[in-house]
Amino acid sequence: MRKFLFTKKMLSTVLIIVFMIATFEISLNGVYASNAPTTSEKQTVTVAAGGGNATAPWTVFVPQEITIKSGDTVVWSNPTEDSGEPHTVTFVLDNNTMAGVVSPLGVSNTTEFAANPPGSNNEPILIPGEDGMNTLIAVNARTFNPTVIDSQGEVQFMNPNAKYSMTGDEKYINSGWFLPGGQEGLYPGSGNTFSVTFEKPGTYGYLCILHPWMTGSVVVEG
Ligand SMILES: [Cu+2]
Repeated sequence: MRKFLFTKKMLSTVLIIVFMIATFEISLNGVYASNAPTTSEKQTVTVAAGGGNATAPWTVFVPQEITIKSGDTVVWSNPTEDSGEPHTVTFVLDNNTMAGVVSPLGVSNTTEFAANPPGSNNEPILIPGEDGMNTLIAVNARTFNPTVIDSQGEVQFMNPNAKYSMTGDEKYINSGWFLPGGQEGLYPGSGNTFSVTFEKPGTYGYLCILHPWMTGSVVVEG
């Protein structure tokens, strides 16, 4: 009888110890979980291209410089109020790819240009040249449309509101013209945003090709 009571007491003691160990482990796990290094989740950072309003539109990027980690994404949008002031985000990674909004293009001097619609008040600027060629001054699609020139010099056009993943080896990356939401119809094929995911650490300067004093940079840490 006495032996049985002892065993019962022992059993309850053992149960209490087991319970205490289990509780301790659970709380320990909680501590470890809260202190565990968080897996590096990719961030998305927004930058304003321009701002202000129709009376005083801004020609700045806000913030002008940002620091992110490789794999993070930057989304530019144009928050200008009541104004259709367009901007671009243009990375000229190879100086030879600097581009103008209006550019000279060679065209055969037998080419005739007709106003469209007929009778409307427009006409191209044509500069007479030699060897059967004239020079036409035209809007440059590589500044107007979202465009990438890769490391091999291949030109690729993207859709408006492009989302691009940048390896860092490109020669040129351009958002195309983008406008405040609802105003993209001012120009055919223009958009509202531009998004770049930066894969490679480095410092990437960019400018607005329409307002070349409007510059910014993205610092990508490893
Ligand atoms: Cu601009």
